Amino acid sequence: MGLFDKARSDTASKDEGRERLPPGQVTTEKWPVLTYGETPLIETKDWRFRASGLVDQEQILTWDDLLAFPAVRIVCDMHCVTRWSKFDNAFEGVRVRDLLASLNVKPEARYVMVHGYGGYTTNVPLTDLMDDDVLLAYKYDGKPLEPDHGGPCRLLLPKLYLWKSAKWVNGFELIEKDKPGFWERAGYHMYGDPWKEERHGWSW
Ligand SMILES: Nc1nc2c(c(=O)[nH]1)N[C@H]1C(S)=C(S)[C@@H](COP(=O)(O)O)O[C@H]1N2
Ligand SMILES: [Mo]
Repeated sequence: MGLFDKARSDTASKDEGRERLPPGQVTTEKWPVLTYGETPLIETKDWRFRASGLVDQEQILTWDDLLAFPAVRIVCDMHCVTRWSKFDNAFEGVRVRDLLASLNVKPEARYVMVHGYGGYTTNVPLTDLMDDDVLLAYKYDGKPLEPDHGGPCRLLLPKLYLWKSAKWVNGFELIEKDKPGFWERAGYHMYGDPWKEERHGWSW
């Protein structure tokens, strides 16, 4: 069974076991654009991804380096903290787990500060980045990901609220202790599980 089928059957079993729509969410057919600030325009020839922090050696990946990893297609639901959810999104990209395996991550690393062009940051536990359906995604519906949605490449971590899926991703900083990224410093939750409505953090 390919990953595509697996994602499908996971979705099907989720339908049987529980509501597919997380609490407090509404479905949308259109795909809204949610960006703080301007959309950066990055050509793939200029794209760089930097792995830093708790890795044996800092590494800079080019677009060709990215495409050298196996391409994976998934179908997932997306949940935004502003209460829209969009079902059945077909993304293609490389598995973050594969990328991490190539980085010689130090054993003390527990969290990743994900960086995006424009200065966006968001914090996620390293273990959650190892899931099957976590991608550095560069295609949507078989076409290159549009700049407004994070093209040429965004993180996709479907099980958490979408603010964790950094658009225009350009780096992973491996760290030992959790610390807040951009929206987390503004009061969003440190983890962001839509099923537990982890919308806001301590300050709320
Ligand atoms: N670099 C960057 N990534 C980002 C954001 C952003 O402002 N900048 N917004 C986040 C938020 S709050 C959401 S809901 C999703 C929206 O993705 P979309 O615009 O493709 O719907 O991107 C997330 N990733
Ligand atoms: Mo969001």
